[in-house]
Amino acid sequence: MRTQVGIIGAGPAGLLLAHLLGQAGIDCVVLEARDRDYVQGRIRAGLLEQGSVDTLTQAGVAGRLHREGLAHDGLELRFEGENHRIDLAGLTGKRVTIYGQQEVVKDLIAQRLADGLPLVFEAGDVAVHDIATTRPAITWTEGGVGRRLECDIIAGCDGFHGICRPAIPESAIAFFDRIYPFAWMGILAEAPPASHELIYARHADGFALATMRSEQLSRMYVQCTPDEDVARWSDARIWDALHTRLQRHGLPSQVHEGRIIQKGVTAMRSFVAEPMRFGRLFLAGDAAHIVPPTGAKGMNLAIADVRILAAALREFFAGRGEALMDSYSAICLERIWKVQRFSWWMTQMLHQTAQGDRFEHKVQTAELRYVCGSDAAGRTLAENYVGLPYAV
Ligand code: RFL
Ligand code: PHB
Repeated sequence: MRTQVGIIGAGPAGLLLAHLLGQAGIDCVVLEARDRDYVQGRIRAGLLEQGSVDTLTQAGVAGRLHREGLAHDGLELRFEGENHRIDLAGLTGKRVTIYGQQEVVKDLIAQRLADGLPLVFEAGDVAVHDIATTRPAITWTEGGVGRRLECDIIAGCDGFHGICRPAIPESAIAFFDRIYPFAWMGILAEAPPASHELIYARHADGFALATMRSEQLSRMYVQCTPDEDVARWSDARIWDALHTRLQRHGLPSQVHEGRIIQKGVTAMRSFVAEPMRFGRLFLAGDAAHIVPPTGAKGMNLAIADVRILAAALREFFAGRGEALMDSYSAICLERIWKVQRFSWWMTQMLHQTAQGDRFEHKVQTAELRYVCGSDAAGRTLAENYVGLPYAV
């Protein structure tokens, strides 16, 4: 088989890239290791920057997003029993939208299949070959049968644990990372959200976040240890932690309990691979970088990478040269490091790193008070949270 772009991974990055290339008349094949149900059922991110919503809208795949997504004009910061609202819309003129990542993925898969374009699920033993040449190839197995796809370009959109990044020679790539001494225990519960906006809480017991998927479905997180055993967190213990950490002085808890339908632990790390290209292999999304979820940036960054990669490949296949392909990595990394900084900053401002570190607690409180009390500091948080402007 031959194609112009072989795309590995059917997460938000791979699927959106395939759609944007398809619209430009560029042939591509998407290869995904898992089955369709697994990919569509994976519960992850939920918050879209305004630019991500605009990108999906311009791409013509946001019909359901506009019907079902929840637009938010602000967020709440809670600490020392106080509540402060950051007026995102007032400070930036932009808003964010709650719409589950798996819904974005469902919409993109449905579109690709409706367009009758190639998307292979359950591709086994995926491997890339000859990436330093102008004729790279991908091999995989399908129902036990070996396949080979000759490409002009390979897009590695296979997430943090994929095979594309490790295929780049060690001497040609550098890694930067930070692993945090905590994690998030996340739940999905059949209960109305605690508030109509997101609540980020810093508490002596640890961080908590109350977010949502709909008016009836809450998504909530509590800080836990990285090696946490989910079995040690009974439903009662989770509700207890949420009531305590989201408590406001003298007010009843706003947390509504309900049946917990999903529970899981998410490790937290910051990671960047540079450059995001080797020869004809381009990395996009989590394959190239990871952010801790405190800034809600992972999926948004994947979308931002893909916008640039799609533009670069459109130029290349239209015969307008490789200039944008050559600057792909540098353009992406400019945004990525700003987003890394923001995600790291939100994380260190809101989590407990050591039990009983009284100095850190005081500094965090001062920082939160500054963010909530200063127009300039509040706007700095807001303009990063709603999403920095795109370079291209
Ligand atoms: P994905 O989604 O991991 O997709 C990669 C795909 O590649 C497949 N794959 C392979 N396919 C073929 N061959 C192989 N060898 C393969 N190896 C892997 C995988 O099965 C998968 O389908 O990466 P992508 O597309 O780059 O998208 C990135 C996002 O998924 C990620 O950044 C976000 O989920 C991060 N994130 C958040 N991002 C936000 O923008 N806003 C949020 O509110 C937000 N909250 C979160 C998050 C991530 C979380 N977890 C679980 C890590 C909250 C959590 C709890
Ligand atoms: C989510 O809705 O899952 C979510 C929202 C904001 C975050 C992280 C996760 O910072």
